[in-house]
Amino acid sequence: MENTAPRSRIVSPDTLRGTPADRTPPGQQLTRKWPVLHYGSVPKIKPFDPEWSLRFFGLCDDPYELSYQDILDLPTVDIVCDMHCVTHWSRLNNVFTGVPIAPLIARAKPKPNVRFVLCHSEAGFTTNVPLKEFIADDCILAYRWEGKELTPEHGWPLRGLVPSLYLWKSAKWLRGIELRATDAPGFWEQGGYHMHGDPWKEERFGW
Ligand SMILES: Nc1nc2c(c(=O)[nH]1)N[C@H]1C(S)=C(S)[C@@H](COP(=O)(O)O)O[C@H]1N2
Ligand SMILES: [Mo]
Repeated sequence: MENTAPRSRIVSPDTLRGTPADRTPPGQQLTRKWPVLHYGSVPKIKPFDPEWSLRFFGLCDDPYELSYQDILDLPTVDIVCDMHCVTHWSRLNNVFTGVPIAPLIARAKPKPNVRFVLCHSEAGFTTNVPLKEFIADDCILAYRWEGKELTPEHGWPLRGLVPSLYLWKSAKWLRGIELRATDAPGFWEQGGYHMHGDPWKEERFGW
C-alpha cells in the first residue's frame, strides 16, 4: 500500500525557463522517447524483503534505515522536470512522484560540515552530488513516472532525482545516501565524467 493523500506539484526551476528552445541546454537534442542507460545489467530487486533498506549514514548524529514500506508511507510530491543526459538527449515535461529528499537528510542530523552526498546503489554504483543541490525542493526519491510505477530499467524500486544536473547524478536502484564533508568521485566520475555535471555549463567531462 502506498500513501494516497493529495500531494503538491513542484515545477523545476529549469522547466520554467520559457519555450522548449529556452529549456534545451547547449549541445542537447530533444527526444520524446525515454532512453535507458546504465552500466551492467538491471538488478532483480525484492524491495519488500527484509534485506532491502535505504540507509542514511556518514557524517551525522542519527544514521538510520528505512524499509520500502516506510518509504511508501511517507507523503509524496509530484515533480515536473526536464531530463538532460550527457549523451546529448533531453526530454522535457516529465512528471515523477516520490518523497522529498531534504527532510530525510535533516532526520539524520548531518554534522555542520557536511557539503556533499555520495549516493550508493545496487552492485556498487555510486554518484556524488553537492548537498546544496541534493536538498533542493525539486529533488526526490522517485518511484513513479507519469503516474505509473517506475520500470526496473529506469530504477524501480527507487531512484534519486536531481533535475538540475545531468541525469547520471540521478542514481537508479538507490540503497544508501552517505553524508560527507569532502567530495569523492562516484562510478562515472572515476571514469572521467564531471564532478558537478551542470547541463547549462556543459559540465560533461573532466573535473
Ligand atoms: N545505479 C545506476 N544508476 C544510474 C546509472 C548506472 O549505471 N547505475 N547510470 C546513470 C546514467 S549514466 C544515466 S544517463 C541515467 C539514465 O537513466 P535512464 O536509464 O532512466 O534514462 O541513469 C543514471 N543512473
Ligand atoms: Mo549517462
